Amino acid sequence: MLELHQFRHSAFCLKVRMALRAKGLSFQEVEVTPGIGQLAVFRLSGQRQVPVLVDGETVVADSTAICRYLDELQPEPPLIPKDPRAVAQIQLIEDWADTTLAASVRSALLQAAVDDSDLRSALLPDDVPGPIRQVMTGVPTGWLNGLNELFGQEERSAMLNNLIAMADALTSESVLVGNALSLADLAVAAQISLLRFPASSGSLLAGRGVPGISDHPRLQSLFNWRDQLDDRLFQPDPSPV
Ligand SMILES: N[C@@H](CCC(=O)N[C@@H](CS)C(=O)NCC(=O)O)C(=O)O
Repeated sequence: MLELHQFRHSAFCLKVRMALRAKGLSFQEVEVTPGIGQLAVFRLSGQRQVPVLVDGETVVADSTAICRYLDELQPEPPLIPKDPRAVAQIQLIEDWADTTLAASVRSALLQAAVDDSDLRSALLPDDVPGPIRQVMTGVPTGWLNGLNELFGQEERSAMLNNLIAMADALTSESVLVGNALSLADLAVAAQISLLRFPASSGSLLAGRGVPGISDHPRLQSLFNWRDQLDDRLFQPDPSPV
């Protein structure tokens, strides 16, 4: 059985869960406790970040490397097709989603969590003991605001501009590149899941997110597209993609 070592609410881990589901592979989720649990991740993989996939003797770290590994393990349906133009487009979009978009999404979510103690509490792992949860979610907003301008105007408008372009493209198309689901779709859908959490994030988080972005009128087609993908992949018996 494949094992996925993960933080449940990490976008990179969601990207890999989506890839596993798209391919119909069964897997076991191993939840890593931030900090202390990463020692075991380091012993396992030689680095401390999640996701890490374990397939018997084979250990693969990094969401991109894992998705490529899965494409070889189970070629159908392919996440990266053979056509070189599609490959170039997919690689560029995936790289942008994993770097620039991921950094902006993280700042946006952190800023939203600073402003909203309910969101902070929903994001903490389920096994965080009650008293610690209370301390972390009770931190006065003013104190955290020392870090102000986490998510600056320029970064926000660059991200919005790119996401609106994708939203517009996805009103008439169901995928970002070519005519089948690819790694580009999974990488983007996973990152925007931190801007508005999908149903698969659980009832505490589903539908919540970053005010001003999760409810932005020009982005609704993008979140609807992501919701359809999330339903298709994570409903108990997903239909073939
Ligand atoms: N490039 C990596 C990024 C993975 C990553 O940033 N993982 C974060 C969770 S979202 C992590 O493990 N952070 C803990 C740390 O850096 O100590 C990938 O695509 O998998």
